[in-house]
Amino acid sequence: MAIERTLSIIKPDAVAKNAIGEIIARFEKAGLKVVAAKMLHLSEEKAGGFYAEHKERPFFKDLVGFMTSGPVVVQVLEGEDAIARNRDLMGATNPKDAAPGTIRADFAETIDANAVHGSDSPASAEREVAYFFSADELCPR
Ligand code: RTP
Ligand code: MG
Repeated sequence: MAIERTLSIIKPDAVAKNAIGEIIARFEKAGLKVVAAKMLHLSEEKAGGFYAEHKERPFFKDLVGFMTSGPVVVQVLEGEDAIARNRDLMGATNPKDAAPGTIRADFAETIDANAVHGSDSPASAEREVAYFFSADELCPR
Protein backbone atom coordinates (compact mmCIF):
# COMPACT_ATOMS: atom_id res chain seq x y z
CA MET A 1 0.00 0.00 0.00
CA ALA A 2 1.22 3.49 -0.81
CA ILE A 3 2.37 6.15 1.66
CA GLU A 4 -0.02 9.05 1.09
CA ARG A 5 -0.60 12.54 2.41
CA THR A 6 -4.08 13.91 3.11
CA LEU A 7 -5.52 17.19 4.34
CA SER A 8 -7.39 17.15 7.63
CA ILE A 9 -9.29 20.05 9.22
CA ILE A 10 -10.51 20.12 12.81
CA LYS A 11 -13.61 22.26 12.33
CA PRO A 12 -14.81 25.16 14.54
CA ASP A 13 -17.23 23.02 16.59
CA ALA A 14 -14.50 20.60 17.67
CA VAL A 15 -12.01 23.40 18.37
CA ALA A 16 -14.68 25.13 20.53
CA LYS A 17 -15.17 21.85 22.44
CA ASN A 18 -11.46 21.66 23.33
CA ALA A 19 -11.18 18.41 21.37
CA ILE A 20 -8.07 19.23 19.28
CA GLY A 21 -5.79 16.99 21.33
CA GLU A 22 -8.17 14.03 21.47
CA ILE A 23 -8.75 14.16 17.72
CA ILE A 24 -5.05 14.39 16.87
CA ALA A 25 -4.40 11.50 19.28
CA ARG A 26 -6.77 9.36 17.22
CA PHE A 27 -4.81 10.08 14.05
CA GLU A 28 -1.53 9.28 15.74
CA LYS A 29 -2.83 6.09 17.39
CA ALA A 30 -4.01 4.93 13.97
CA GLY A 31 -0.49 5.33 12.58
CA LEU A 32 -0.96 8.64 10.80
CA LYS A 33 1.79 11.20 11.27
CA VAL A 34 1.19 14.97 11.45
CA VAL A 35 3.69 16.44 8.97
CA ALA A 36 2.31 20.02 8.94
CA ALA A 37 -0.20 21.93 11.06
CA LYS A 38 -1.55 25.43 11.62
CA MET A 39 -4.43 27.17 13.36
CA LEU A 40 -6.43 29.63 11.25
CA HIS A 41 -9.63 31.63 11.31
CA LEU A 42 -10.82 31.27 7.70
CA SER A 43 -12.17 34.21 5.71
CA GLU A 44 -15.33 33.69 3.63
CA GLU A 45 -13.18 33.78 0.53
CA LYS A 46 -10.76 31.13 1.80
CA ALA A 47 -13.54 28.80 3.05
CA GLY A 48 -15.60 29.30 -0.13
CA GLY A 49 -12.62 28.53 -2.33
CA PHE A 50 -11.86 25.43 -0.34
CA TYR A 51 -15.41 24.09 -0.79
CA ALA A 52 -15.76 25.41 -4.38
CA GLU A 53 -17.00 21.98 -5.57
CA HIS A 54 -20.14 22.56 -3.46
CA LYS A 55 -20.78 26.12 -4.67
CA GLU A 56 -24.12 25.29 -6.30
CA ARG A 57 -25.40 23.11 -3.45
CA PRO A 58 -28.19 24.39 -1.17
CA PHE A 59 -26.02 23.98 1.94
CA PHE A 60 -23.05 26.00 0.58
CA LYS A 61 -23.87 29.27 2.36
CA ASP A 62 -24.39 27.53 5.72
CA LEU A 63 -21.20 25.53 5.20
CA VAL A 64 -19.12 28.66 4.61
CA GLY A 65 -20.84 30.41 7.52
CA PHE A 66 -20.00 27.52 9.81
CA MET A 67 -16.40 27.15 8.63
CA THR A 68 -15.78 30.86 9.29
CA SER A 69 -17.54 30.86 12.69
CA GLY A 70 -14.36 30.22 14.68
CA PRO A 71 -10.79 28.99 14.39
CA VAL A 72 -9.89 25.68 12.75
CA VAL A 73 -6.78 23.51 12.90
CA VAL A 74 -5.53 22.43 9.48
CA GLN A 75 -3.04 19.58 9.23
CA VAL A 76 -1.41 17.26 6.75
CA LEU A 77 -1.47 13.60 7.77
CA GLU A 78 0.94 11.09 6.28
CA GLY A 79 0.86 7.32 6.36
CA GLU A 80 -0.05 4.12 4.59
CA ASP A 81 -3.34 4.59 2.78
CA ALA A 82 -3.73 7.89 4.66
CA ILE A 83 -6.67 9.23 2.61
CA ALA A 84 -8.99 6.27 3.19
CA ARG A 85 -7.67 5.64 6.69
CA ASN A 86 -8.50 9.19 7.72
CA ARG A 87 -11.99 8.94 6.19
CA ASP A 88 -12.53 5.70 8.17
CA LEU A 89 -11.46 7.41 11.40
CA MET A 90 -13.80 10.36 10.65
CA GLY A 91 -16.97 8.34 10.02
CA ALA A 92 -19.96 9.27 7.85
CA THR A 93 -20.67 12.92 6.94
CA ASN A 94 -23.85 12.87 9.03
CA PRO A 95 -22.84 11.99 12.61
CA LYS A 96 -26.18 10.21 13.02
CA ASP A 97 -24.95 7.66 10.45
CA ALA A 98 -21.36 7.53 11.71
CA ALA A 99 -20.15 4.20 13.10
CA PRO A 100 -19.53 4.02 16.86
CA GLY A 101 -16.00 4.97 17.79
CA THR A 102 -15.49 7.29 14.82
CA ILE A 103 -14.58 10.95 15.36
CA ARG A 104 -17.90 12.24 14.05
CA ALA A 105 -19.89 9.77 16.18
CA ASP A 106 -18.00 10.86 19.29
CA PHE A 107 -17.53 14.62 18.75
CA ALA A 108 -20.24 15.85 16.35
CA GLU A 109 -23.98 16.30 16.67
CA THR A 110 -25.14 17.60 13.28
CA ILE A 111 -24.30 17.26 9.58
CA ASP A 112 -23.46 20.98 9.48
CA ALA A 113 -21.10 20.95 12.44
CA ASN A 114 -19.40 17.60 11.98
CA ALA A 115 -16.03 18.07 13.70
CA VAL A 116 -13.60 17.18 10.92
CA HIS A 117 -12.83 17.35 7.23
CA GLY A 118 -10.69 14.89 5.29
CA SER A 119 -9.68 14.80 1.63
CA ASP A 120 -11.76 12.26 -0.30
CA SER A 121 -9.35 11.25 -3.09
CA PRO A 122 -5.69 11.57 -4.14
CA ALA A 123 -6.60 14.46 -6.47
CA SER A 124 -8.48 16.30 -3.68
CA ALA A 125 -5.64 15.67 -1.25
CA GLU A 126 -3.11 17.19 -3.61
CA ARG A 127 -5.26 20.27 -4.26
CA GLU A 128 -6.23 20.73 -0.60
CA VAL A 129 -2.71 20.35 0.83
CA ALA A 130 -1.46 22.97 -1.65
CA TYR A 131 -4.45 25.20 -0.80
CA PHE A 132 -3.22 25.59 2.79
CA PHE A 133 0.50 24.80 2.79
CA SER A 134 3.49 25.93 0.80
CA ALA A 135 6.23 23.40 0.04
CA ASP A 136 8.52 24.82 2.75
CA GLU A 137 5.84 24.31 5.42
CA LEU A 138 5.76 20.55 4.85
CA CYS A 139 8.28 18.28 6.55
CA PRO A 140 10.34 16.52 3.91
CA ARG A 141 9.36 12.93 3.19
P1 RTP B 1 -15.90 17.21 4.33
O1 RTP B 1 -15.73 17.59 2.88
O2 RTP B 1 -16.17 18.39 5.23
O3 RTP B 1 -14.80 16.33 4.81
O4 RTP B 1 -17.20 16.28 4.47
P2 RTP B 1 -17.64 15.09 3.54
O5 RTP B 1 -16.62 14.86 2.46
O6 RTP B 1 -17.98 13.95 4.43
O7 RTP B 1 -18.96 15.66 2.91
P3 RTP B 1 -19.16 16.57 1.59
O8 RTP B 1 -20.19 15.91 0.76
O9 RTP B 1 -17.84 16.90 0.96
O10 RTP B 1 -19.80 17.89 2.20
C1 RTP B 1 -19.00 18.90 2.77
C2 RTP B 1 -19.65 19.39 4.04
O11 RTP B 1 -20.88 20.03 3.72
C3 RTP B 1 -21.83 19.77 4.72
N1 RTP B 1 -22.99 19.12 4.14
N2 RTP B 1 -24.19 19.43 4.47
N3 RTP B 1 -27.02 19.56 4.63
C4 RTP B 1 -26.46 18.67 3.82
O12 RTP B 1 -27.09 17.90 3.15
C5 RTP B 1 -25.00 18.65 3.76
N4 RTP B 1 -24.30 17.83 3.00
C6 RTP B 1 -23.00 18.14 3.25
C7 RTP B 1 -21.22 18.86 5.75
O13 RTP B 1 -20.79 19.64 6.85
C8 RTP B 1 -20.03 18.27 5.02
O14 RTP B 1 -18.99 17.96 5.91
MG1 MG C 1 -15.90 16.38 1.21
